[in-house]
Amino acid sequence: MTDHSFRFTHALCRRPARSCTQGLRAVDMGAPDPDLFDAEHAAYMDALRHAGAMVTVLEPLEDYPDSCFIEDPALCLKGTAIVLRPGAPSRLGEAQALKPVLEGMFPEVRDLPGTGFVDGGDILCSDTEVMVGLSARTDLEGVNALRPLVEDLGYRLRIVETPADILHFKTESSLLDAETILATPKLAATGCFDGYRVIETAPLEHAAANAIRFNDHVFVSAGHPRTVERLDKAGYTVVELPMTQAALLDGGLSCLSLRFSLAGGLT
Ligand code: CIR
Repeated sequence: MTDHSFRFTHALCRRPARSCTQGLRAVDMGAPDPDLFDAEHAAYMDALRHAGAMVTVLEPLEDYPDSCFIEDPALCLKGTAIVLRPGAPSRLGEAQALKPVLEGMFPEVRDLPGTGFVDGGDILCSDTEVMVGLSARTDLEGVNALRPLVEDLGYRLRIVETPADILHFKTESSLLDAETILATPKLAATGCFDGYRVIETAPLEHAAANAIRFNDHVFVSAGHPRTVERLDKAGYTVVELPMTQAALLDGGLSCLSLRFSLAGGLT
């Protein structure tokens, strides 16, 4: 089994803005508390450091209430950063704001060509394939523009469907290792993970599906004991993290960082 899909040296995070209270959400369950969000975000970054990440922390962008969800405006693969085009109008500018940071870190930075849209939250990478879920944020034009860029890096791209009421493909799925996916029963039932081993989240615990495998740890949002039990039993080292404030904005663990390896450290 190879492991470059989950062995990383670095993570890039952006602290939540005070304007996070204006962040997008499908259902309004109340605005996040910026101080609590910042504290949960700090604990998240500490956990990544503990797992071996050199974490680069970017200052908040007040003009972009959702900009702490830094996974969405870029894709980082094999020493290349691809600047995406987020599909929510209020988030479009996040990509260009992030680009100079990526240029300072990566030997190669490319732009998604054309006018289509792709959110990083719709992209799940294994060692060999890049699955991209069509969603309300990611369209076919965007995915077709992404295809040659990831093929140049040696991956095949596979288009999958994100069920209509799920924000992003990775809202309900995560890579656990090169051959294993954690997913909700609903997403797994679409057949998109055929060929992989699938561990399903326990009933009423679908929010556990947005997890992160980072080196030897699997991070899961706290409050999903039966899913954690399944992961324990399967042999993973699970760490639970509070994600109460990100959850109010339909976000989870994976959305809050870009995770990647840079062979020679930062460029
Ligand atoms: C949004 O709707 O764009 C944000 N409130 C949440 C983004 C979560 N990102 C992700 O799932 N990758």
